[in-house]
Amino acid sequence: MKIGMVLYPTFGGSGVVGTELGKALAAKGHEVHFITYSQPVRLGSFRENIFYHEVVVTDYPLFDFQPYETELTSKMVDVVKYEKLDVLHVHYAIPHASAAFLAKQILKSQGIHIPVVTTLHGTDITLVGRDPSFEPVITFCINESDAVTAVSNSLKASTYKHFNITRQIDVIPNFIVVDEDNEGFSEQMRRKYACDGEKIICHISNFRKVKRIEDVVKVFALIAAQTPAKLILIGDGPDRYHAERLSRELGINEKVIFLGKLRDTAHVLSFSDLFLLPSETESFGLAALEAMAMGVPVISSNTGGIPEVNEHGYSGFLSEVGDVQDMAKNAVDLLTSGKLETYKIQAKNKAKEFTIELILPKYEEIYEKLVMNSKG
Ligand code: GMT
Repeated sequence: MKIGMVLYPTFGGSGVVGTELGKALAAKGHEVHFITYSQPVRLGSFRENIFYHEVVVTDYPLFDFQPYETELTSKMVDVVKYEKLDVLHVHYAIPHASAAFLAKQILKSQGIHIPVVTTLHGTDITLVGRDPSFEPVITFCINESDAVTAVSNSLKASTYKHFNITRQIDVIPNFIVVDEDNEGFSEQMRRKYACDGEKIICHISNFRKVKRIEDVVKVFALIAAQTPAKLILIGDGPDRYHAERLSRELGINEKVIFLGKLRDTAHVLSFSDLFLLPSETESFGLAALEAMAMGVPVISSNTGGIPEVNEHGYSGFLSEVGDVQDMAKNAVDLLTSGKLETYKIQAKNKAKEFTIELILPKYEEIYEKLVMNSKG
C-alpha cells in the first residue's frame, strides 16, 4: 500500500507515534510518504520505502500568520495525486484532519477518492480541542474522516463526552519498538551521573503546564531526603525555568540534571531506576511506556489513559494528581525495600503488551478495509 503520513515533526508523542508507525510500515514493504514542515526527529537516516515531502510556507508581508494549513492541503493534494497514494493517515486533529478533509474534497472534484484515517492523540481533544473556538472544526472533521482511532479508551470516552460525535472511534493503543542494541549501556554511563548506591530517577516531557514539572521536583526532593538519588530531566519547554528555580530553592539543584532535548532517550532510560510522570492529564503516556520498555518502573498520576499503561502494583504505582507525598512514598518504598528488581522485570513485561508487532496489524486492517471499499 502507499500511505501518506501527516504529523508534527517535533518531539511530541503524536509525532513520535506517527514516525515510528511509518517506519514500521515501510519495513514491512509499504511505501510511506511523510508530509510535514520539517524532517521528523525520529525519522533518522535513509530507509527503503520512505519518502519525505516538506511543506514550505511562503512568507509574504501581507500575512500576520502564515497559511500553513493551506500549504499543507495543497501538498497533500499533490502527493496523493502524483505518488498515487491509497490512504492518508493524519495524526493530531488540528489542523491535520481539517486540512485532509479539504484535500479530499479537492481530489474528489478531480475524480480521485482518498480515504482519510484520523488518529486522536490527546491534547487535540483534552486541551486544545475543547477550546470553544476549535470545537466546530474538530467535531466536523472527526465525523467526516473515513476512520478515526484514539490512543486509549480514556481518550475515546473524552472525545464522545466533549464533542457531538456520530461515528465509530476505534481504540488502537500506542506502541514501542524494542531496539535490542539499546540494552547494553547501563553501568558505564550510569557512573557519569550517579555515585555507587545512588538511584537515578528520570522524567521526560515537553515541560508544559499539563506535565506538572514542579511536582517532579517536589517528589524527587522527598525521595532524596530519604535515600541517595539523582534526578535526570530530558526535554525542554515553558516550565523548565520553574523546575530549575524550585530545585535551587529546595537546595537540591546539585542533584538535578537537566539534559535538554534528546533525539534518543533509550540510553538514559537504560540506566534509570524509576520514571516520574505526575501529569495533570495524559491520554496515554507514551514516555511512561518507553520507560517501562527499558525496564524502568513508573510512578505516575492516576489520570486519563495512564492506568491503561502503568499497572498499579505491577509496573509501578498510581497516585492522585498532585499527591506528591503518596508518589514519594511509593517511590521510596520501591527503591529501598528490595522490590525494585522485580518491578523492573514487571515493567518490561507489561510493555510487551504494546509492541509494534501487536499494534501494526490493527492499523493495516483499517487501511485495507478503507482501500477495499474505495476500490469496490
Ligand atoms: O504530551 C504532549 O503534550 C504531546 C502530545 C502530542 O500530541 O504530541 O502527547 C499526546 O499524545 C501522545 C501520543 O499519543 C500521548 O502519549 C500523550 O499522553 C498525549 N499527551 C497528553 O494527553 C497531555
